[in-house]
Amino acid sequence: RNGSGTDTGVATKTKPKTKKPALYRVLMLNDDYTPMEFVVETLRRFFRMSTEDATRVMLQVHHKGVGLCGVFTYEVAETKVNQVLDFARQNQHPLQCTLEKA
Ligand code: TYC
Repeated sequence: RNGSGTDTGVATKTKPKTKKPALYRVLMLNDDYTPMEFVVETLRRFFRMSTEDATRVMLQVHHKGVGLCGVFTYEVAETKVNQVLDFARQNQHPLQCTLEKA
């Protein structure tokens, strides 16, 4: 490889780069104070849900404690969580949202 027969290089393989990115679930958590309509608005705004889907997810969270907002790559999931937390803080609601590996 270097033209003088002294190659001590480590062989490297180039494997076809078809690896899919790791995916993360964004979860909405229940609390006793955030108004239902604020949760619906949050799901509509940051997860592009219809009012019908947002209401279904909100009620699932309200009754079971947690609900799925969507599944995204890490960077997108982290951005969504931060958008939700900022929006909740701006409106003085304790709404919490988190991510977990899918
Ligand atoms: N439990 C809240 C209430 O009774 C409603 C609520 C739903 C809050 C979903 C958070 O993620 C949540 N006002």
